[in-house]
Amino acid sequence: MSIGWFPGHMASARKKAAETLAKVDIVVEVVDARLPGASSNPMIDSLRRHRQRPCLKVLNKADLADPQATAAWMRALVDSAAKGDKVRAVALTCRKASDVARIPRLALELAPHRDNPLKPLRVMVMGIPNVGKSTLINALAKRKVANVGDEPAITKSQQRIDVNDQFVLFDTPGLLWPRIEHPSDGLMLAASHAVGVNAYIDEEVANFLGEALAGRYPALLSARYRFDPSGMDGPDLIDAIAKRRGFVLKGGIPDREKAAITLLNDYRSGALGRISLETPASRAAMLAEPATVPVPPGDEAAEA
Ligand SMILES: Nc1nc2c(ncn2[C@@H]2O[C@H](COP(=O)(O)OP(=O)(O)OP(=O)(O)O)[C@@H](O)[C@H]2O)c(=O)[nH]1
Ligand SMILES: [Mg+2]
Repeated sequence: MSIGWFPGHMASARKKAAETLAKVDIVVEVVDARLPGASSNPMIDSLRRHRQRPCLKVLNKADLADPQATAAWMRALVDSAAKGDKVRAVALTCRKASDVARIPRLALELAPHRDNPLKPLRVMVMGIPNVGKSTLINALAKRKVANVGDEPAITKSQQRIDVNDQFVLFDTPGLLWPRIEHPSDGLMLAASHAVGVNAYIDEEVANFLGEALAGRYPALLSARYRFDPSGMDGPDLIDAIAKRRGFVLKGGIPDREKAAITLLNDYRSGALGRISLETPASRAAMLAEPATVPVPPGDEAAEA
């Protein structure tokens, strides 16, 4: 199954973002620390490169991610910065004030010419839906200036926030891109609640998630559901959760949908423990395989 979600408000938000980029100094791209590759939007990267804006990549929700995987991602991102790319990275949780307090200094390091009382640092916060952009904006502003919620597309239009004389922020609607080339990216994004619920089927996403977790985090699954998941594929795991939790339909058939939603919610909320869906190594291996949703020649440029 390939998952894509590009509702109308995203097309206009992309246009608006392209205009605003001319007026900002840096982009803070918020990604999900549990899937830093799949949650990095190639469209945002090409928009900001077009304007030659530096980028601070914030691996947010690090409180939910596997610390070892996050450390590996940070090493990989530091290596790519060393190759001259004007991208820096930080892993944090925007629910922690001391983590958020690091951001203004890191942003200023990327735009040192704005360290001037007469010229405020202008930062555009971008990213895919539901990664915590508005939560970060509120934490930086130290007041509630933006709505937040655990659903994609809470923010539907761009907003400018003058934090003080030296710091201006732009909150933007979450952006996906029109064609997600690798089906596993779409599935990771849906599992992590970055995609509208009408664009996927819970059971299919949970089958993918279950198989990934049975392979990488069997101990977390057995601690939560009290059975041994070794050797199970996704559908087996969903059946086992249904059985264990007593989710049955008429005729004794396992209620797979209810079990699927349980698994998705337990992953999303962190109830299963700290989990990362990809590492730099798993991403490199995935990218080495041909995409199964081919991009027609010339289309990439048209979308940039
Ligand atoms: N565990 C955890 N949850 C977070 C963190 N940051 C944000 N959240 C939660 O993630 C959800 C989405 O937050 P928002 O700030 O609305 O996300 P957004 O990127 O602005 O989303 P859109 O406007 O829909 O694109 C909310 O339920 C937040 O409470 C974090 O660091 N850790
Ligand atoms: Mg928002």
